[in-house]
Amino acid sequence: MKAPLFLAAAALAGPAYAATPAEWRSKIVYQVITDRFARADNSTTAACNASDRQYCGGSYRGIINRLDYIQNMGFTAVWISPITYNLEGDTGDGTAYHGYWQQDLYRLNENFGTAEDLKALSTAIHDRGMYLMVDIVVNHNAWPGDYTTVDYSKFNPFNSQGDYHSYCEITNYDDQENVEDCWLGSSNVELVDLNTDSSAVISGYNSWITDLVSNYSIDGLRIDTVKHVDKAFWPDFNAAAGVFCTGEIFDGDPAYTCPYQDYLDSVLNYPIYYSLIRAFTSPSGSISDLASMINTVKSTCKDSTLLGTFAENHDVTRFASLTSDLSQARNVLAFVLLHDGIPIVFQGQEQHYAGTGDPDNRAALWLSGYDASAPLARLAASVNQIRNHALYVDAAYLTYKNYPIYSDANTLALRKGFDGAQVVAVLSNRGESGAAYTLNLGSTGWSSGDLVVEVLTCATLTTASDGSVPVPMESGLPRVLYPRDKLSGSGICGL
Ligand code: ABC
Ligand code: CA
Repeated sequence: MKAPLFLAAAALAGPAYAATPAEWRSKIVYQVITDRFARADNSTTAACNASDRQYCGGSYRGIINRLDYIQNMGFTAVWISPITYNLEGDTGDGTAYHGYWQQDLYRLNENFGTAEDLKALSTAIHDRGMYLMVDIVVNHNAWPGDYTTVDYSKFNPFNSQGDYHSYCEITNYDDQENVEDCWLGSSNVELVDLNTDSSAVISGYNSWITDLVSNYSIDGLRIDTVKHVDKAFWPDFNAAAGVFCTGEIFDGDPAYTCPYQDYLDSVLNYPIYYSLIRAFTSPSGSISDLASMINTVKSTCKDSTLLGTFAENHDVTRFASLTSDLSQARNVLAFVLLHDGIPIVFQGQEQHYAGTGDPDNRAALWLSGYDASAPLARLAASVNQIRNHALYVDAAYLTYKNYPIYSDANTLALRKGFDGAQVVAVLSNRGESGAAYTLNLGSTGWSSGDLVVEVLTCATLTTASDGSVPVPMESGLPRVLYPRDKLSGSGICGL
């Protein structure tokens, strides 16, 4: 099998720190909330009621014990939730199990394990040739109480009031000054807003991130609340990190979100997220809006092949709460894994978990029993396998920008890759009750008489004299096409 050999070679190259954007382009990320992914006792029954917003006992040692589950699905990187010391105890908004309520940059949140445990996780990930992405927070520290009660001396290293913006609430997302200089949070937990214009704060953050990345051999960062910090802060911070950085800009408008890529290596692709969900939640979802958003993001963002593509995360409603239809969920997952940029799957998406937003989208994964035979887990494994193979055959696959070659009210076909070695995804929003028919798909780039394998069913199709491929559609299932001659030795479909 060729693709695994490629992965083994990466592992032999030694510790994978200081990973570049170009290196991240080939990765497929599995997003973990450390408290909710796996416990060190390997329990699959320990109670965890997500709506209680309490710690449930997941840890770094737990993740280490379950890396096979992640890697066997073909993922090549793990994103873990924030690691730094957080406020302790319960609040009107629950506990800090998610890790975003930071108070001390130079201590760890030991609910998840010790520094040695975190280093062991980093080593275990690298030993598999995988990358470690860590979630970090710059915009704020957290205080359990309203703004009049904040004791700034409890924060480290920014422990004086002058390091922060004075209190005002974010009330108007159309006013960028309000978004940057006012506070997120609630009167239960205020997110005390750092003054990221201050040179002391800037240099404090830059030296912290250099050390953090080096201490734990981190390969990449997911940066929280990027739109709440002035853009000018980010280029030096990204350079000080010395590794790939992708930023959270929670906004579906590419005209708002894309410009941040001029300041950071990458941003999470919220514009595609909204179009994707709308397109596949029902047969009346707009496929044409998604097709046009693909093209808009391509032409608006600096480099769409470095964006983080996702359909779920710990802030948004899970897809299974929008539609219980498994075929629609399969199409959304296939899109994420085959679109431009770095695919990100949030723990539980592969188990078809439901959950209407925070906190119900954060159910413990161990309660699924880590079922590798669950339908979406198997789909992820198959699609990741063809993606990992396609980039092995021709690394230019990664920089080719996904091109919509066909669409109708219910179908979108996308081509990614060059010179015959392209992957063509045919996606449908018809759902499980969708009728069977043959879609004669042109503009694939293949020629008359070529043999093409539909890798999810292993059917071999022969292109017609005009080069079109007769794609058998059924039950609203996604189809993924790849040339048969380029599969030999891959192990895919027995070839
Ligand atoms: C806690 C409780 C919740 C409770 C809340 C009051 O307190 O858990 O049950 O409701 C962390 C924790 C949360 C916690 C919060 C607050 O802190 O995870 O559980 O909630 O204490 C990031 C992280 C997120 C994290 C934080 C804070 C930030 O991913 O997990 O939360 O460190 C904004 C921020 C964004 C943030 C998100 C939660 O809130 O910008 O960074 N995420 C609009 C705004 C967005 C806004 C979004 C949601 O609403 O523009 O800026 O995100 O409030 C589209 C538009 C979008 C628009 C959406 C709604 O519609 O294009 O712009 O987004 O069409
Ligand atoms: Ca801010």
